[in-house]
Amino acid sequence: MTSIQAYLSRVKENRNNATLVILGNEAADLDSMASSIAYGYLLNLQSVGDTVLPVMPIPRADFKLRTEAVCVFREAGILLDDIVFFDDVEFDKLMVAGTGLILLDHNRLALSLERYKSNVVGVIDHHSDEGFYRDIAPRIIQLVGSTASLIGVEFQKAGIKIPKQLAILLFGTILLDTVNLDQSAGRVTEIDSTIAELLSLLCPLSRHDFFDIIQREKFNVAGLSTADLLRKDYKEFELETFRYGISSTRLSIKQWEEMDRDLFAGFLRYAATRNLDVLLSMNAFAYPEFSRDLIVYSTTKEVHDALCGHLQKLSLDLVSYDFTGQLQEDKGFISFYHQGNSGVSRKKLQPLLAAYFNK
Ligand SMILES: [Mn+2]
Repeated sequence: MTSIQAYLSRVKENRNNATLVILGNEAADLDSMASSIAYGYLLNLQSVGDTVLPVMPIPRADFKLRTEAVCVFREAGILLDDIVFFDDVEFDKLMVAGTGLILLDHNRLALSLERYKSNVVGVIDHHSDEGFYRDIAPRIIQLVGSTASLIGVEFQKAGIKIPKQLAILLFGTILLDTVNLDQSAGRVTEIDSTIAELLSLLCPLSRHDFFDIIQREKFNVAGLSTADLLRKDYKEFELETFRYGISSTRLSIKQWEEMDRDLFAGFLRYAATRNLDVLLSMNAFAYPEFSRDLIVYSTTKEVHDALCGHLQKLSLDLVSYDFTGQLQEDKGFISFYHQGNSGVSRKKLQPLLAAYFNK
């Protein structure tokens, strides 16, 4: 048994007595999950007497939707049986008992967990600082390409060598998040490159081979329904009387239409189950070259039209998509766009939307 496996299975056994929980963001992307496991391992070495438990913030059954994570976990030899998912642990009981929470890859608790804000004792993240939990330590928020890079830095600071399995996990994550350290993608920073260089020495695959495998899996949407695609990488936001969700999807509108002739119905149903006023899909796809589409759905015409008008004024470079699918305009409103400015990701759009909806 490797030391990573020994660590994970030991904390899994003691999961309902954890003293610290490491939690990634609600989308539970590879960065969130890989960083949680690596940081949990590091903290466990540093804080004797604590049971440091990384919890994946999704049900176990949803892991398989994150095809790129499935692939990187497999390469790293991390067994799913050893990992604790949200439905494997009595999370509410732990929180009520006062277990500390360390947030990775986000710096504000998801809406559904906001009631546990007093449990938050640490943050390590690379999203823009929302200004919460001012008096905690660590509170590390740096706008690098990947939280995984910041975790690499924590190992360095602690003078602890990164075990091979974690190195593979973090390396794959940084490559995914920085588009293989590509300067032109605008994500990579010096910290990402330095840490990636270090990790690459511990990874049996070359950087380019590893990236190609991950990238192929990331865009593998075979067999996924519209609901699966929407929930695969999803974040939700709430204002006083208004809820919106943003799905990050990995296929073009054209490809999606070929898989589902009634996209409108899929959006309507998903928005209804999540009780949303607005549902956006930010579609990113790699072929023939990296491009983006955007889908805007709302339950009311007023909100839909105003939002589309606003989005067109932002630097997204939106061009209406020639859509032929079914529309049932009495039940909701949907628009399809090609997004000419492919540099605007959800991470960049969300603060702009928050400012708009907050007006
Ligand atoms: Mn991230």
